[in-house]
Amino acid sequence: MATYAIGDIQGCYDALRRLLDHCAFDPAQDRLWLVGDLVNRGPQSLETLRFIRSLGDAALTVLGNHDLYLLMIAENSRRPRKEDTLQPLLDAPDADELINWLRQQSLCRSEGNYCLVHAGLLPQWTVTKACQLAREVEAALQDAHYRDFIDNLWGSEPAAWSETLTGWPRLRVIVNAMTRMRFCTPDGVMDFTGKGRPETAPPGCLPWFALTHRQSAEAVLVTGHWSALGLNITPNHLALDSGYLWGGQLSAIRLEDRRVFQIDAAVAPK
Ligand SMILES: [Mn+2]
Repeated sequence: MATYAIGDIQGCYDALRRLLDHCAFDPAQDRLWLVGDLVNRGPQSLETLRFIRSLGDAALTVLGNHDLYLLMIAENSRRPRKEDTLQPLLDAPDADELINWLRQQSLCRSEGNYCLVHAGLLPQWTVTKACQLAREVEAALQDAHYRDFIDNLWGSEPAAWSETLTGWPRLRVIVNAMTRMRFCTPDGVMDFTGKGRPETAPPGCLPWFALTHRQSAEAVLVTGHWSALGLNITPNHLALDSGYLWGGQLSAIRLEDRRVFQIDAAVAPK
């Protein structure tokens, strides 16, 4: 049995299947850890969701910003943008089932010394704390009034965590840290203006994972979301978005021995 953590798929279904063949993934024995952003921008979001859902317990996924965006579009809470590729999924006969399945997924999961989250964790959060906060968001996603949550999800404020936050602002900070953050100040004030390499950090900011005092530093965080960072493997952080969508690679890492498997977009472009 092996566990393969895989970077942002973003609807690149054919690449995912080639990568799983390359790994010799066996759904009867092995498990997938998916860092989220399963959908959008790539050509086959529908096929990707159907396949991952069909894997049942063999696949564990956490939600990324594009996955939450799909929920907003499906609820008509946001208007699609021209670069979105979600329409075939929305038009599919099983769209409701797939979207309901997506709503049941986690925002942050931990197992052993590993923690799976799409973007990152704020410096004040231990992994245990982050998982508790993620459960608050998951409860809102699965609530009968979930449309209210979806309608209040958009926006980058407040930019920092406080224990005193309540209601939608509290949930928005949790979602933004876990699904959108790249840079923040040493105090954990998030800045969403930068998407580039770590050395292009906005003034006063660092990559969230570079804060050596962060409370989650003892765990191994498994993340995606940052294609400009690329595959970045360190003892306590496995960053797996290597930008297949932008001509890079789709990457997997086998957690047991840290062997990396990659599919190159340039070899077989979709
Ligand atoms: Mn993302």
